[in-house]
Amino acid sequence: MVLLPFSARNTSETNDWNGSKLKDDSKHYKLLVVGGGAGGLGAASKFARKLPRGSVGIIEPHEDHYYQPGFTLVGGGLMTLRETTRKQEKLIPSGAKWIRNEVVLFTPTQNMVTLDGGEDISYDYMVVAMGAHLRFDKIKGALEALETPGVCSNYSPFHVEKHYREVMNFQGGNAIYTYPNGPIKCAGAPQKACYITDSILRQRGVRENAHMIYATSLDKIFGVENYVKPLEEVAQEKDIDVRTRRNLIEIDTSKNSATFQLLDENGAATEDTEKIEYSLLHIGPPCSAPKALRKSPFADKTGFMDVDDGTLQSKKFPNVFGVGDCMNTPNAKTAASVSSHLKTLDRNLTFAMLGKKPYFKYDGYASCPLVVSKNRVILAEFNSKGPLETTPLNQGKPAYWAFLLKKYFMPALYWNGLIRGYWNGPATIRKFSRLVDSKKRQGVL
Ligand code: FAD
Ligand code: UQ1
Repeated sequence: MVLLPFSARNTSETNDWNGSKLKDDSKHYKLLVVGGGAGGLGAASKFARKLPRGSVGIIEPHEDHYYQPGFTLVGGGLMTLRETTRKQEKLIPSGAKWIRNEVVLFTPTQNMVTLDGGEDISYDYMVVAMGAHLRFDKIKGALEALETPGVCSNYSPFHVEKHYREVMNFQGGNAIYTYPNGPIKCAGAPQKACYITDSILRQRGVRENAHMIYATSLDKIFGVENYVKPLEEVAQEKDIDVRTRRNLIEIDTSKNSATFQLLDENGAATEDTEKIEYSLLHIGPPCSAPKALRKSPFADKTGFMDVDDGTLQSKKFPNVFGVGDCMNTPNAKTAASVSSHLKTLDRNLTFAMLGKKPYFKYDGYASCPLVVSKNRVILAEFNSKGPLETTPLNQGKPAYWAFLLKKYFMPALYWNGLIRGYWNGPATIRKFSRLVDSKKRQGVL
């Protein structure tokens, strides 16, 4: 389907959304996508195919695009950073325009954004896909500590290879993996790093010199009940000391010391702290909405984009939709969730462009392939109500097939499906596999 332009692109013309007058020198797009990550590229690809050439603009400041789900494997020496990196210019869909800059100000009452440098861009419709920002700065001393021996994080492309080097050079002492008090993308990634490290240290024959600690702000090992027991078993089997209700607040590199604030049963901070000396410290960083979004009229009080958690439409500005980690939807922040966001966006933004009310609802799907060793994965798939698994197999059990999916299939699905706007999540496969399963149980198959 090719959608007709919503308004003429003559910038001196009145924009029909709120009757505001566009500035003569502003550039205008029918659809402006802010962010060229997983969600932004997926959204731009879908609509660049539907709209006339030149109607879609993508604002993205970075030249390199990372396949972030691969960082866990890079930090474990199972993939190279290079394999996770592509040039953004090669990924921008044909027919769309890459605006290599960042948004510093949103003025949705005028359907306008301002770029770093002061240039204004206006739009008829906008998709906000700015992701979540890593906030190492919220942990005292963390930014400096990341530049010192022993401290690293798979979350940052600049410190992920360091993690692997540290693990390969580790001789003994405490190896601590932390999980923050608040939002984080891919909530399973800190413990995945811990499990792969355990495997490597065993292979290197130095595991008995290590005391491995997984220190989490949560009151359990993982937020989704179904996977708690299997993960507790993994941690127990690997002799990992799981410490709950601990929030990393300070790193003192002069003493190789990490300070944790103890949290009470409601997750609130107490006066009590615990200091642990580290030989290796992997930081799971707190994440926030990017600054321009936090201070915009789109944000809720947490700073994330306030959208209807079904339709993904901005609660205040109906010509604006969200996709991905920057939203305040209750799902876990994962690329897998983005696939289902895009399915919803495809329909609802099209409805909006055709003057209809969006009604298609996001199902809350998220997935976290929990890598528990160098060749086993627990393929957690869920929404806020519980598991939402694709296969009829026991996905709570560490499996080699799930590892193969994570290592080989997911990167291909990301590069060729998700960011090109072809992959809408596994809901259809799930329906089919449930049908086959029920027919098998009835003896029909
Ligand atoms: P991103 O892909 O982060 O893209 C956001 C984009 O917005 C960025 O390119 C950024 O430069 C741009 N941007 C930011 N601010 C501005 C601005 N002011 N103006 C313009 N552009 C801006 N997910 C899974 O499904 N499975 C996994 O196994 C998995 N593992 C992970 C492991 C790690 C270590 C990490 C870090 C993430 C992992 N994820 C995983 C999560 C997944 O990578 C994210 O959920 C996904 O990338 C979110 O897509 P997004 O488009 O919302 O954000
Ligand atoms: C997924 O769709 C996705 O995005 C492409 C991921 O990120 C790389 C994932 O890790 C997962 C698990 C999914 C879900 C897909 C299937 C087939 C279960």
